[in-house]
Parts: sequence; C-alpha cells; structure tokens
Amino acid sequence: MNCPVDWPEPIVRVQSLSESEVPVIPDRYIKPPLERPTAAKQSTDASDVNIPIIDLQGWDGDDDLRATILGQISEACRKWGFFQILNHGVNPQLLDRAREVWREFFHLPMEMKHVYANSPKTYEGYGSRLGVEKGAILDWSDYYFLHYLPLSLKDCNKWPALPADCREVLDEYGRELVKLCGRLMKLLSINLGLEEDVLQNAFGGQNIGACLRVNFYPKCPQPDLTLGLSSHSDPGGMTLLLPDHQVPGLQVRRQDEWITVKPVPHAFIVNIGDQIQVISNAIYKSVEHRVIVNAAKERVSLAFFYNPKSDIPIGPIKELLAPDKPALYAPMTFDEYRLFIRMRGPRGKSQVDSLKSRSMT
Ligand SMILES: O=C(O)CCC(=O)C(=O)O
Repeated sequence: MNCPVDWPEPIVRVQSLSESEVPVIPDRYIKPPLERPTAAKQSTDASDVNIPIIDLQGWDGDDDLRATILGQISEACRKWGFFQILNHGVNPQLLDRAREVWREFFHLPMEMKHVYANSPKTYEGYGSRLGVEKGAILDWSDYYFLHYLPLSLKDCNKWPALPADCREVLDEYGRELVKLCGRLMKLLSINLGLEEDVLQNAFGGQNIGACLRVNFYPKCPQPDLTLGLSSHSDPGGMTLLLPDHQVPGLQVRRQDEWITVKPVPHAFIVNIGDQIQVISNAIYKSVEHRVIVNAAKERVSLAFFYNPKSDIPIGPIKELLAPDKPALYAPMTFDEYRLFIRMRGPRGKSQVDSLKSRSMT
C-alpha cells in the first residue's frame, strides 16, 4: 500500500478562509455532533486539573532527587501518557525564537508559502490536511512538516528559506531535541526495570527517525463546531510539543473527560506515542488528544516526533513478557504503521487497538 501522489481535492488553506472573515465555516470543517468540543465533559480554564508538571533540575545529580524525578515520570507515563517538563536543558531563547520564526513564516504572503506545498506522498512541506479520503471532514489548521533524521531524509532545501534565520534556528532546535529525547529514553527504560539503553536499542539504536510538524491554527468564527486537530494518538515513539504558551488549545483524554492543558512557559509537553505503548506492552500509555480552536486568537505549536527506525519490526520487548504477561501486540514496522494516519487522517486510538486484535487472533 502506497500513499497517492496527490490530494483527492484542491487544497484550501484554512488561514485564507480565516483571513477572508467568513462569518460561518464551510461544511467541510463541521464535525459530527459527538466529536464537537461541546459534546463531552471538558475541564475549564479555571479548573485546576492539569497533566503532571515535572521539574528535571538535578535529574543527573543527587541520587534522591533523581529517584524522585524517575518516580514522577514513571507515574506520568503509566497513568497519563502526558506530562510537562521544566528545566530540561534547552535554552528558553531558542524555544521562543523557534516558535516565532514559524509564526513569521505563516504570516508570509500565501504565494511564498505555496512554493513549499506538500503532497501526500511524503507530507513534507506546507500542508492543510491529513489523510486522502475524498470528501473527508477536515480540521481547522494548516501545518508544515519536515525531517531531521535519518540524515538521508534531511533536506534543508525543503525547509522555509524565510524568515532569514529559519533554517539555522530549526537546525539547532532539532539537534537539541534529539539530545533531550535520547536522555528521556534512558529514564523511560530504567523505569521499566531495564538497562538504560534497551528502549533506544529497540528503536534501532542511533538509526532513529525525527521529524517536526508545526501546526498553525487560525482564528475560527465557529469554534464550537470544529476542531483544530481531531482526536488521535501519536503514531510514533515520543513527542515533545512546544505549545503556544499564551493560547491553550491542547486537550488530553482522561476517561470520558477532555482535560485542557495549561501550558507552563518554556516547558515541553511530552507524550508517549503508539510505538512506546507497543514496545512497553502497554505499561506506558499513548493517550488520545485533540486541539480546540478559538475565535479571538490564532495558535502555533511545534510537535517534534522521535520515532523508531522505520523498517524494523516493532513489538513488545521480550524482557517485559511472562506467561501471565503475554505480548499484547503483533509486531509491525513503523513505515507500515504510519501509512494508516497518512491515508486516513487522525482517528482516535483505532490503529494501535487494531494491532491488539491482530495479536490475539
Ligand atoms: O497543537 C497541539 O497542541 C497538539 C498538536 C498535536 O497533537 C500533533 O501535532 O500531533
């Protein structure tokens, strides 16, 4: 199965719709009633429920502090699949500039962005839909997708040439986040009772994948009828999200409730993706999330995906299996796995759940 080379319908930029100040959104963006932001219980901005916030200061020093941090991360990966990290070692100025260069990019004239228009074949570049199903209901967002690793896929010429420092900032951002993910992988591995390199080795050692999707959510005249990004779990290994700290929008599923994440300035939001749920045999949870939009403010977020090598089978690590803990998932390569979202767009947790049924039949 391959992705088609072109989109099934002409692409409409959501930003253009928003800027044309239409009073109502086109039908293509209206979600079925049960998927609308108002359909389920959701935490309000005033509510004090939030995903765990973990301060990493001292994580590689004092033993007691390290044990505390490991414990907090372990609980967050098992119960929430999501947490925010503070004092993670990436320069706050780099974070601010990375977000800002993308805001500037999305505000360039449309014809300058069109040069980078993407296709479903690789998704690299400037895009406005996920999935290739003709007539699908779409999300209220545009995005930019690019690769860092493997190096054979990294092509800076496919990255925006403007703003002038964009490629330089992006390059540094990618290097720093690959390092940070490598460190987090060790903590996740230790918390599974494994040697620190086992999880990374299950990802293919140093031959991992890393890519960035920058999401741009324009202002929306009818935010209650649509979503900026439909409910999904991330298909890859682990995601480091740099949110727009001034505009909340990310919601994480907790039982039958949607928790609106309150971003802490200069923190990353870390979430477990489907591949780590599979490798850990569901000890760690890849949790559904979605994005709501609003009428007053646009929103920019940078989702950095740290993925396994794409052509090796990914299945539960054998050290975690026992007669009373059988493998819950059939192995699959990440190349095969990510075709699902590339073809069908975001669909809750249906894909990782389908691996479960395959292993049991
Ligand atoms: O914009 C956000 O807060 C979340 C983005 C996200 O879930 C994604 O890019 O997969």
